Amino acid sequence: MDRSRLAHTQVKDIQLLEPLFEFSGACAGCGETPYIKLLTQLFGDRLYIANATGCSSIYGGNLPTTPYTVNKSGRGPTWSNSLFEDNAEFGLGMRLALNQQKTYAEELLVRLTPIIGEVLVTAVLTARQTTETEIEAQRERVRLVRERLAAADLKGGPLQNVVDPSDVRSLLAIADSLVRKSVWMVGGDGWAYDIGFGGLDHVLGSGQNVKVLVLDTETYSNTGGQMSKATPRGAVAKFAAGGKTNAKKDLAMEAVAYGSVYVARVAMGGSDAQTVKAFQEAEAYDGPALIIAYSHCIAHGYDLAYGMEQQKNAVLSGYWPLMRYNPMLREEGKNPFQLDSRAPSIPLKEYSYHEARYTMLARSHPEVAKKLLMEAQDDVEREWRVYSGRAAMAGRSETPNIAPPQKDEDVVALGKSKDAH
Ligand SMILES: Cc1ncc(C[n+]2csc(CCOP(=O)(O)OP(=O)(O)O)c2C)c(N)n1
Ligand code: SF4
Repeated sequence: MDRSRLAHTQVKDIQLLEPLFEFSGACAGCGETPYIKLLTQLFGDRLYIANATGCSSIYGGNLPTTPYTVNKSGRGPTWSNSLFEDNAEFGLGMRLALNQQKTYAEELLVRLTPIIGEVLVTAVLTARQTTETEIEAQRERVRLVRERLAAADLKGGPLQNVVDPSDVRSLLAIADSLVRKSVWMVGGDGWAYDIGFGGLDHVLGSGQNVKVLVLDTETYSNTGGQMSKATPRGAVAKFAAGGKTNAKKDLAMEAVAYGSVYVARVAMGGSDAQTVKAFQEAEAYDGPALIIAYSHCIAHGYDLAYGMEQQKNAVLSGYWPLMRYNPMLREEGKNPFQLDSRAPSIPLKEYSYHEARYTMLARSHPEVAKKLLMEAQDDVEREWRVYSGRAAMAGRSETPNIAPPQKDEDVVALGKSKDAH
């Protein structure tokens, strides 16, 4: 199926996009893998993944086998695993290296105009690469560039002494960097909320075009389910045998605080359409983006055949509000904070008490479980008030009503008055 003929925003069309992730060794019904499969369907062989150690790196790189595969052109996602404590930095390195390669390829392209031809050089340098069709057109241009470079006779004729043969070799090696790439840092909550958080925060603050996918299972799943800062209040986990006594950290709102980071909370079982929208918007945003994806896991203690149903309950109870924060909307004068789910319509208990991580406490310490459940219900309501308040703000009301300086002299005068103090 020709990728450029499918609507990449429509869930039904996306089903027809070839996944480049298959036959992983994850637990049956794992809630993480559908997001990775989607990532490969949407961004295909343009995808670069920096994978933090965790379940996703183990089922993603069970070497010498790998569930990542190639398309009919023989190309697949670029994948590498890094440490738990530096994966965001590792992914940022991938981005910076790609940027550098692209800049160098553009330089070479210009130098090799006598071979490639001015029209093609200009077309490559000015190509828009936002849609699949545009990206396909750029691939075709790069293919032509390669063809012309490979066919050039540098040993005699008019090109001798005009171009440097080493430039030709270099451009042949890195020409692919002229096609837009999508760099994603992927990992669990243990990585993103806890151990790799410093690095994650650093890359979110970097302004670079990097994407982060947090597969939030709410525990360190790969090592047997230890508590992380993503573990919810009242859930039993290792190191929280009596139920976690404080609330889950709101990583989304921490990132929203930057104002310049695209942020989304998604749950595929709550809304597949919202999940797809968030992935597409995050990728299209020319800056850092963070997607926090609710991922059910065997550590939650129930039959994962009901995983998507539980995701839906998480959204209906307000435990997992679906939101998107798109800084691009602010530029249009609109409120960047969008709430994609409705006000809680079922009590938290109707969601959480389907899972053994909560019910085991209710059986062993009913009084403690009751208290934690009440507090957790309170957390949900408090969070809903914050989110719905943000979503209800008028676009411009985010901007303080202060007139900007009118003239250059005003700015100079302000500078002077500051110096005087
Ligand atoms: C610094 C460090 N500490 C501990 C480990 C052992 N370890 C490997 S995977 C893992 C759990 C990862 O949890 P999370 O990031 O939540 O990902 P998940 O497995 O849930 O997908 C741990 C603790 C490690 N690799 N590095
Ligand atoms: S432990 Fe959880 S996150 Fe890891 S593979 Fe199994 S279901 Fe998926």
